[in-house]
Amino acid sequence: MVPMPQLTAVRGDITTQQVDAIVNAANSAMRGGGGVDGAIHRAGGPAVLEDCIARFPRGLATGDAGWTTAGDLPSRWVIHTVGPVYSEHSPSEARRLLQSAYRHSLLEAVRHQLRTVAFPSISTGVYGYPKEDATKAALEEVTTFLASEAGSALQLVVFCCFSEHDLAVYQRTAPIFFGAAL
Ligand code: AR6
Repeated sequence: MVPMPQLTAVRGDITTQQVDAIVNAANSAMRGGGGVDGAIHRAGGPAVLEDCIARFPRGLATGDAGWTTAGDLPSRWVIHTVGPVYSEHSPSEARRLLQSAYRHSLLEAVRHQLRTVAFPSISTGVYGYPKEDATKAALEEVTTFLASEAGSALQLVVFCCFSEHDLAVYQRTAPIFFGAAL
């Protein structure tokens, strides 16, 4: 029998997660930035940027994903994806692009036979996506993927929340997976 992949939400810094790949909420230029992108490049060291330049000479489209080395990070890979800038799209288009970013990240993981992946809350920082809506869209996409044939190759998907508040949003949105928020 194929084991069901697990879904969990934790509060933490994604750069310390011990998983096969951490996902980076990058921008289309793929040359680093602030927020979680800056933290990943700082912790991973120059090898991450060198690989971004070599592998993504033209950057990466919104909603797409691709991998680089993780350099000095504890994970083996970084999967970079680009979420939508919320104000640049209609709500339905922003949701489509956000779900595309999650789906393409998971497809990259499966393509490289990775088993464990951690996500930050893509687009909910500088890109301004409302947290509750982004959490619902992320959960819908990830659970659909995990229930599919491709998703059964994964063992664990971690939603790595940077604040207590973000974790509480995940817990409230899906108490069935993450337990109720206190
Ligand atoms: N670990 C986990 N989550 C984090 C960390 C961390 N170390 N640091 C921040 N977050 P943001 P975006 C959370 O702004 O909205 C960058 O400059 C943060 O609290 O990093 O997709 C890129 O280069 C928030 O919940 O990403 C792009 O230009 C979430 O990560 C742009 O920002 C995403 O916030 C992308 O904007």
